Amino acid sequence: MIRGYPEKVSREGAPIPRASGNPRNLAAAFPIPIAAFASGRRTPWIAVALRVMAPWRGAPSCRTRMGQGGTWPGLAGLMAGILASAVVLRGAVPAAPKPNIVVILTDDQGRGDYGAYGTRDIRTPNIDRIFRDGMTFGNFFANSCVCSPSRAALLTGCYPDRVGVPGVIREETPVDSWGYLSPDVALLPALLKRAGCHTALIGKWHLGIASPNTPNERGFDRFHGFLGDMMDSYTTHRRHGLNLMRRDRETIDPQGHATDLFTDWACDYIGERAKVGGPFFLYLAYNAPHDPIEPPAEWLEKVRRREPGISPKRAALVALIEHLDAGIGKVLATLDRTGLATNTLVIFTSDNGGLLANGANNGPWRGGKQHVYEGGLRVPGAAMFPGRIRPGSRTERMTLTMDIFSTACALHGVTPPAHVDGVSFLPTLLGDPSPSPERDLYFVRREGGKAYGGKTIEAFRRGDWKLVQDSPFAPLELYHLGVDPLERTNLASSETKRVEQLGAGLRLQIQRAGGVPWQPRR
Ligand SMILES: [Ca+2]
Repeated sequence: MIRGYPEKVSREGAPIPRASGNPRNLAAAFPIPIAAFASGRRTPWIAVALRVMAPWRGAPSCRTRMGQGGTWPGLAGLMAGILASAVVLRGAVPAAPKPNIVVILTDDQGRGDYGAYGTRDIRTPNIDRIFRDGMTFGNFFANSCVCSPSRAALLTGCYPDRVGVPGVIREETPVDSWGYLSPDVALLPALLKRAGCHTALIGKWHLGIASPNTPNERGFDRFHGFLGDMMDSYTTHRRHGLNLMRRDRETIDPQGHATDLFTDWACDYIGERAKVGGPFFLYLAYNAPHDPIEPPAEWLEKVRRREPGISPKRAALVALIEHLDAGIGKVLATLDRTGLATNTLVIFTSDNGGLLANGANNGPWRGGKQHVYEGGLRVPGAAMFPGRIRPGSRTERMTLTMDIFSTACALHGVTPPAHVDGVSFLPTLLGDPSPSPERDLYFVRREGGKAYGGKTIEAFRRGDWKLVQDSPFAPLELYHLGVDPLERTNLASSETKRVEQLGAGLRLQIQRAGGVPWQPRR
C-alpha cells in the first residue's frame, strides 16, 4: 500500500488531527448537487434542511453537536425548523446551486516557494490563505517534472503518456516536440459541460497550437490566454516571434504583464458568471513563475529592500512569485465580492517542481524541474471550500495532478471514463480519513537534445520503494523513501530482487502507453 510519510522537514504547521467519527460520504456532504441532481433521486426535505444548517461537522465557526452524541444548539435547531417549515409550505425542495470549481495551476513553482511552507524570504499571503482556510496536501505530486505532461494529466485524468503526451509539446518547432495530445480522449471541460458547467481556460494551454488541439475544440467554452509552452517575455507575449495569445479563436495582442492579464481576465470571467448564474469550471493556468524570470520592476525593488543579502537571481524569482500571489489574491477577492466563494472549490497546485537554476526552493528534496527525483515531482497542493473543507486541515494522502480530474467529476456526479487513472480525493477533502488509495505511481518525461536523445526518463513508486532512471543513459536507481526521503542512498545493487519487481511494474506502464501515438500523423 502506498503510504505518505510525515513531512518532518516542513514548517507548514503541525499536522491537524483528522476528524473523528464515521467517514462522511458525498451524498451526505452535497445532498442536493450529487444525491438529488446527479442521480435524479429526491433528497428528503428534512435531510436537506439539516444539512443546510450543518454543512460540515467540527467547524469552529458553526460547530454542532449533532452526530457527536450531543444535541442541537437551540438557535440552530430553531432556524432548521423555520427552514423546514418554509420548505413544507412551498411544497418544493429548494435547489442548492451546483458548485463551481477553480483550479489555479502555477508553472514551475517549487514545493517550498510559498510562505505557508515556512520559507522566510517569500511573502505569499494569498496562496497561504488557501492553505490556511482549506486543506494542505503534504504529498501532492505533479504527474511529470515538466509542463505538458502534467497539464495533459490534469485534463484527461490519465498518466500523460497514455494520452500521447510523455514530453513537452512544441508544435511551433516540430523537430523538438515530444508529445501530441490524443484527439480521441475526452477532456475534463467537455465532461463538466455535459453536467451543466460553463468552462473556461484562462492562461497557459501548452497542449498544442493547431486544430484539433486548441482549447475551444477540446471542450472549453472560453479560452483567454496563451497557446504555447512559454513566453520569450511576459510583456511581449511572443514565442519564437509568434503571437500565441488568443481570445477563443481570435488572435489578440494585449498590453501588460501576462500575470496581470490572466488575473484581470479571470476576475472578469468570475464577475460575468456571477451575473449569468450557473456552475462554472475555471482552469486558471498562470505562466509564472516559469522562465523568463521577469517580475515588474516595483515588485523586484520591494523584495530587494525587504531582503538584504538576497541574491539577484533569488530576488527576481521571489518577486515574480509574489506578483503572482497578488494576482491570485485578486481572483480570490472577486470570488468573495461576488458571493461565489461559498459555493466554489478552489484547488491550488503547480505543474512541476521549481527550476534550481532559477534559484527555486523545492524544500530539502533532491533535484528540481526536469528531474524525476522528488524535488522535480513534489509540488504545493491545497484546496479550499468554505463550509465544506475544514480550515487548517491536512492530509498525507498520495495525490497526483491527474486526481484533480476525477475529483472534479465526482463533485458534479460525472462518471469518469473507464480508462482514467486518477482517483477522486473529494472524500479526503470532506474529512474521510481513509488512507491513500493502493496504487503504483508512475512518472515519465520524454525529451530531445543530447541529454535525452529523444528517449524517456521515469520513476516508479510502489509503497515506499521508488525506482528511478533520471537519465536515459544511466542505470536504474532504487530508494526507500520511508527511511531515505531525500534519495541519498541508492540500494539498486543490494536490492536486486526489488529492482526486478518494480522494473516489471515500470515495464507494464510503458506497455500501457504504447498503444497511443505521441506524434501527429505526418
Ligand atoms: Ca512547468
